[in-house]
Amino acid sequence: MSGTPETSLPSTLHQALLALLGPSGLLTDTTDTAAFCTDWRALYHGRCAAVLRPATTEECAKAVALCHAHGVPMVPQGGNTSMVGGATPDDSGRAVVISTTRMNRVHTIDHADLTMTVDAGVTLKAAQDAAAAEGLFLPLSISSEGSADIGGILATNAGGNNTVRYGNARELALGLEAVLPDGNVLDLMRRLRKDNTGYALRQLLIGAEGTLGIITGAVIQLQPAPRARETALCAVESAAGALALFGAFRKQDPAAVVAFEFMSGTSMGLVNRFIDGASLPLAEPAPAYALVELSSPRAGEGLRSLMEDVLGEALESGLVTDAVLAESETQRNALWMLREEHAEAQKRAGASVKNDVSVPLAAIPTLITDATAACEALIPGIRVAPFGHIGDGNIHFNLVQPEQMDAAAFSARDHDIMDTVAEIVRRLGGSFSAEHGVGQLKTYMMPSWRGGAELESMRRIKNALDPEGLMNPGKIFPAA
Ligand code: FAD
Ligand code: 2HG
Ligand code: ZN
Repeated sequence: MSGTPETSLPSTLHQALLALLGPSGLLTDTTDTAAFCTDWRALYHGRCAAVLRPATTEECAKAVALCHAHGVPMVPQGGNTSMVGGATPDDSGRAVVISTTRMNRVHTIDHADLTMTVDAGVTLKAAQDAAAAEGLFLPLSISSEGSADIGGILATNAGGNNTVRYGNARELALGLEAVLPDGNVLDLMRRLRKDNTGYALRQLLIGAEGTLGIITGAVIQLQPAPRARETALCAVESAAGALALFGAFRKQDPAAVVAFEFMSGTSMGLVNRFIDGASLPLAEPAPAYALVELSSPRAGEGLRSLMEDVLGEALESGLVTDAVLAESETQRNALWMLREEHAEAQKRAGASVKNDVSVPLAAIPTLITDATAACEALIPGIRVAPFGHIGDGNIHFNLVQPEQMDAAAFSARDHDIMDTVAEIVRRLGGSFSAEHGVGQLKTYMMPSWRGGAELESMRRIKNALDPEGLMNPGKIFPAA
């Protein structure tokens, strides 16, 4: 990077933004803006005229109004951990990135309502920690939580490891504040569980991937902190085995199951190979694994006996071939590390193609068998490395390049691979994007998956709120 200023902002806009945000709130030098123009996977390399870093909703609203008046496209960005290029600007250099990282205050935690009122730029981890410090629990957990923030989480309707018990981000947001594309502030920060007063506008903004406005604050529902927890890693023969084990736990006590994750042997092998400190605490590697966590807000709930009873039966019947129970918080963290490092391990293993798909639970074994066969036929030597939130029907059906193949040549086959998997997902009644969103990676799939009245209704909503198409252009909607 040269360090040369690369601003294509009109000078009147530049001056107005500088006066509004100050030098630390307006970045125009490419050495400062570069990190905001590339995604976590380094698949996309955009450019921007500037990065705006408002510290308050008021600053954000004024900055958006100024950009709107000058016809400048805006790309909202939180922790920049999108898996689908959602927060990366295009390469025209015309857009500004609007980063929420300076809007990072936890305002209140309400013990009566069990809610937390936060700015959008509070990271998920900081929000979890603030809740824990008050003896409460924010029940959303994703591996990127140290960087991903509340605005990004809501804009993508993130899922993650606790969805099976507590739902997606959408289910946790009682209130929302957002700056609309023209700079108007939409104040929906009500913390009411019952409020049937017309359209639930907050739900429109949630999952809109920054195409309808910038989320600036939220009221998030909390839970009492768990006082008992049991975590186990189980070796199973297949996804069907993992699913049967999930059914066995659910039958005993559905409310106790807070996470139920699946990992293929191939994917776990990559974690053991590429992640320092990773080690499988079982006698030998297995074809597949399930990570189960039970929890309760009551101590002495009998969770250990529930875990032991279900696993005992499963070991006896051969459903589970080996298992380890965490005996301490350190061991629990070590088990979770084996799951949470899958994305990082696959990144280090070379080029990969991701399919964040969901199907009805009963269809998961067929998805894995059929998609494995189809991908292996498409590219011999391809490494099929699925894992994910099997309790939600959400599998990350990821494919890693063959050991000896050129990374660029493999990446050039991304649509072939995604289409091959998607065809099977469609046949099984699933979705091509379960929790990561559409971003720019999957816009091309929208017409064939969400075409007709569904996509047209989305376009009309977009046009009503953003007639100039300035808010996060190129995302969700395929080019006209
Ligand atoms: P960004 O990446 O900055 O933005 C994501 C999208 O939201 C973009 O379209 C952006 O324009 C928009 N946006 C961001 N902030 C705002 C705002 N304030 N207002 C309006 N729009 C906004 N996702 C899951 O669902 N489950 C997982 O388990 C999971 N695990 C992950 C693990 C790793 C290692 C990584 C790298 C990613 C993972 N993700 C997961 C994907 C990603 O972390 C989530 O999509 C997360 O919600 C994005 O948050 P962010 O703050 O980084 O948003
Ligand atoms: C996870 O569940 C994330 O770990 C990342 O959603 C998935 O790397 C992926 O494809
Ligand atoms: Zn996931």
